Amino acid sequence: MCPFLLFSSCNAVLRDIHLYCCVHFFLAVFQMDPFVRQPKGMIGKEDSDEENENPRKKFKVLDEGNEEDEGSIMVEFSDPLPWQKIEAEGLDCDYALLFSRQKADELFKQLEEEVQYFTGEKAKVQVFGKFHDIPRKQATYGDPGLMYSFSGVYHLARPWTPTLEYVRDAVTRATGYTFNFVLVNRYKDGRDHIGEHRDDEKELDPNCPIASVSFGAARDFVFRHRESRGQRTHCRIDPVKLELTHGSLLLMNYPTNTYWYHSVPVRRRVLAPRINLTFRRIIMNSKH
Ligand SMILES: O=C(O)CCC(=O)C(=O)O
Repeated sequence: MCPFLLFSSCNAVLRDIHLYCCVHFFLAVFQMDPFVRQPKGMIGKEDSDEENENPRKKFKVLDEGNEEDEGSIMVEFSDPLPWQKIEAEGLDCDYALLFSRQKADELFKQLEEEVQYFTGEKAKVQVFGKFHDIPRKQATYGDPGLMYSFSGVYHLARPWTPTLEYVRDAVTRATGYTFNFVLVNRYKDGRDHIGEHRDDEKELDPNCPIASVSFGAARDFVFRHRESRGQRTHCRIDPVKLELTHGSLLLMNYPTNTYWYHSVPVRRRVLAPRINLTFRRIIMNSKH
């Protein structure tokens, strides 16, 4: 073979080897599949980042009639769930309609049959040494062994009922957050109420919002900044007022409960009952 031909075919082989090495080096560095344009690592990362940043984005299609296998959730969500952002200084909430009217009616009825409310001493609150009836009914449900203190009293969670579990799982699907405890408040009419308070108990996981689901009569829900309460306030920050409607979900994100008190005030014109479920995540080592 002529030396020139030998030289040029060697050159071609070397060029091919070089090209091959370059391509594989590039694919290895960017972890790409030869036929996939997107780096593999990025796909997973993007997914998980999206989940962390805004887990609510990915949840879907509210289709009431669509019953799935046992073990899966029998409700889906509108896509996207139309969230409304509620913000003020130190207040960060999201509000959406989670259930259709028909589904919310059904869940309200089931809750009326299933939930067992506190009676006796547990249905009372002590103020200046005197016992008073709590101006609503309350119950606590959750994972085995969980206890939660409010109004200075520890309450042991009863095991989840099917409807509470169903609503809890619907909230998880809509938000991406998991919950191990729920406080149920039942207001027989507009005279029943809850006074200003913060849900800032040390047992609550600060990384998880409190998810408040309402059924029945719509009620006003009022946030008041801790610096704007009482007569001698340090500053004047306007209260934030919402109406929580039948089938709605309100997410109270951190740090709302650090700075803002909330209440459901008396509304005498309201004649119908309401049930509110506040799903919470209690840090497990706070079991008692
Ligand atoms: O009934 C409501 O909407 C509020 C209940 C509440 O404030 C609570 O569970 O801490």
